[in-house]
Amino acid sequence: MRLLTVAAAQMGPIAADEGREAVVDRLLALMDIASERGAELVVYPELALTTFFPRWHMELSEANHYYETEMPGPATKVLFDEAKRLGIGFCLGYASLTAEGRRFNVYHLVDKTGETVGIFQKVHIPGHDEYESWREFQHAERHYFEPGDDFPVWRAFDGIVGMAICNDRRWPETYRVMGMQGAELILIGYNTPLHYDPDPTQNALAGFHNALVMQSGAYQNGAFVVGVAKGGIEEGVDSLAQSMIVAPSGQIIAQCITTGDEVAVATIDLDFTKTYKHTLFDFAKYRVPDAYRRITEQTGVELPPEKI
Ligand code: ING
Repeated sequence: MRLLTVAAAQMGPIAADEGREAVVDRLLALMDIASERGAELVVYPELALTTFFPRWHMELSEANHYYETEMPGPATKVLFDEAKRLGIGFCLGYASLTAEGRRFNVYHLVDKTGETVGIFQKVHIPGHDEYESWREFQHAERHYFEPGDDFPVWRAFDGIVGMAICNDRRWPETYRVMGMQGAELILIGYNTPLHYDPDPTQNALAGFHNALVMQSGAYQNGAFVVGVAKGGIEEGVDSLAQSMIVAPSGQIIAQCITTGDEVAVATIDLDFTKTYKHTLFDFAKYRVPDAYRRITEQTGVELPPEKI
């Protein structure tokens, strides 16, 4: 058995004028609750340090204060220090502005020793680039972020861990590319408005689609999935909460029940992933060899099951 206690650290709204220090205090409070409940890994939402600023369209120069130019930075060092003191790993979503001036929506994984395991750059950047007047509110992520181009996995927390951000979770490739690399635990943060201007008929299905994609992704790749929201009514926009921890069976084993700051915890056995990876979803045995070989050539990762 490879037991790991994971916490989904859901956040409620972050106001546009809420300072980093105030937000980090909330992250610390969630980490302390998670720690008291035995958590070894705390998963925060997408863009967990600021309001979801792509709901407005502004000049990039006016948006710079929403980005982090270093991590940890002056306001977040205390979070890294507390995590290290507690011996807890965490995954933090934020907007990154690199020294070269490139802008990414990232997920930053830190292990129990306080070392950075990896930084994932959101691949599927939804919404639009230019201001679109017909919308009730903007979703201008394509104005603010460049796309990443890979779904890497890392050996961490005694397993194989991958990350994805928000819209990524809706696309089957996200889970499959990580699944082909043996991912056993996939961490996902999201900010999902409950109103979708391009097709409002989807509004009533927001919770269903959220669960559908993460339960399917988990089951079809024999992996645990942790999906963590920043929910509630943030600057007038109501966003989906319902953070959850999903088993490789597709079953939801923990879920948040409010739309605010809330911790949901589960102790998972990473060996349980083999129950699906080595039976029903034994890629090497059941997939058409040529297709399987082509995909492993594409990902460059050969995966006979015994290697997982
Ligand atoms: N948000 C949304 C998401 O994929 C969206 C975009 C909103 C899609 C509403 C569909 C409906 O969950 C982000 N940040 O990707």
